[in-house]
Amino acid sequence: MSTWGRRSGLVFSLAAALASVSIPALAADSLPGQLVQKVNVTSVNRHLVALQRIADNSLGTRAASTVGHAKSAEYIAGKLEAAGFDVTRQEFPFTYTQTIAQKATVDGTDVPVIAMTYSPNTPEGGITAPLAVIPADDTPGCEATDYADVTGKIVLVQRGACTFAQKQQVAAKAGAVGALIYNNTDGNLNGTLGDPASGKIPTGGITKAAGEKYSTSYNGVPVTLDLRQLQEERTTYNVIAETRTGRKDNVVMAGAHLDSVPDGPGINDNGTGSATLLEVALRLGSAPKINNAVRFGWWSAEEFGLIGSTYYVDSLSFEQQLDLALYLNFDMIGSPNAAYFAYDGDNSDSVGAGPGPFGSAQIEKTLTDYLTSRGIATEGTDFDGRSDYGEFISVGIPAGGLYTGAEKIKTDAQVAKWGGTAGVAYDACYHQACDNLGNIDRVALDNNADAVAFAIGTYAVSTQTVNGVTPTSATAKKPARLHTLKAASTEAPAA
Ligand code: DTR
Ligand code: ZN
Ligand code: ZN
Repeated sequence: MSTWGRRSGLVFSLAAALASVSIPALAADSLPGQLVQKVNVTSVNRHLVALQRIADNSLGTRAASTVGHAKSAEYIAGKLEAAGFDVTRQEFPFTYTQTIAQKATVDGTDVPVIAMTYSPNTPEGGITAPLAVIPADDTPGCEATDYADVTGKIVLVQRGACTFAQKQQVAAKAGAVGALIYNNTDGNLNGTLGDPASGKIPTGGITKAAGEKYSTSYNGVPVTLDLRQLQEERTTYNVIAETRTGRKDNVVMAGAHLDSVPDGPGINDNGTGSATLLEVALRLGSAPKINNAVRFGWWSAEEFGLIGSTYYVDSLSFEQQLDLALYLNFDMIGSPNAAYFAYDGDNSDSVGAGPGPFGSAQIEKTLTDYLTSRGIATEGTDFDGRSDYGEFISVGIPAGGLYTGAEKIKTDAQVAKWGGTAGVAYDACYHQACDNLGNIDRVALDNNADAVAFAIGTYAVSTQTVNGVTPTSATAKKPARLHTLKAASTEAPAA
């Protein structure tokens, strides 16, 4: 057979294959379908560029209470106001912290350590004390009996079973003067003690590898721990915007934290969620023909312990909370080594926390069905309390959302599903200065932005599956339909 013959054979088989390929698409005449079409990653990326420039002009950060946060908030509020949204700035107090020093040596060797947020300070230059290795039982360092002879010592405790705050509190009561908590999974341990009052002794996080190494034969060796943070009472604000149309007693709420950590510009965490919600709001418009009002929240001080979203939920009366049909959360949706996680509303993974309030399982299904229809497999992520849905579910509001991963390591099986690099964190720049415009998977961001648009559009039409509320006939809109077209979609196929 000639070369030409082989080539034309290949062309023919490709054409035949293409003709039979089915690409799922959304009914273009539905509100969710229209919103998905209108939200594109180029516009989302433009907002990310804006947030990067704001950080660059603001000492490299957009942390709560800094000028970088205020400029970010005004960028978002200004665009929403110009589009006719009702915009509220909700101010609240919080304790700002920023790391000044984080250094540990064990038996003279430097060990990378991350000061836990709200850890008490050591004196300048640190404290030196013998290491006390605490047994890694089922509840490592959670109970007083775990700490036999720790007076004046720095304890080495495994992560898990109880909070970091509890471990260092029980250790402090037993007489320990410092705590090193080591991870129980790969990746850095960047934790928080929750609030300033909980911090009892200087506490830092180290890796699993380091912790396991020093748990072996290092009991009693000298440890120097230098952990210092600035702590200051400050104020910051949430930005809330709502459509002028749609019923106000069955509101669809979607939120993203806008603040970054002090150490970086936070373009993936959480420029991605913030920029996506802004673009969805602008494309939806302030007065769309919808059944349920849509309210957007850009939270501040998430990085200091979910403070803005908690303040917001707690500022609502019981009746005002009842007016919220559901809450959608988007925190890190364009990680550079992305996974496709949806919050495990039905607890089908049976890990960690239980299911969310009724309706959370249905929200998970809406998001995962959409991504599946685009050929993208998803996994669950536990409602472990690490993002702004926390206070919503704790008062009974059904919630869901998407997440592409932070410091944990991508597995071989996940690479087989989604591509990327096994053995590397989903976001190797998590909470660092390198979380910049180079730290984004724009295909993942594009796919997730469409899923966000789809979910918001779907629930603006009807929340019936979540809470039984049906559209009134006067305002009834076509529900979303996922159907299959022959290779004619304008949507990019899944990566
Ligand atoms: N709260 C995020 C990181 C994070 C960790 N686990 C999850 C799960 C779901 C959403 C977000 C996260 C941060 O802002 O650091
Ligand atoms: Zn973060
Ligand atoms: Zn975040």
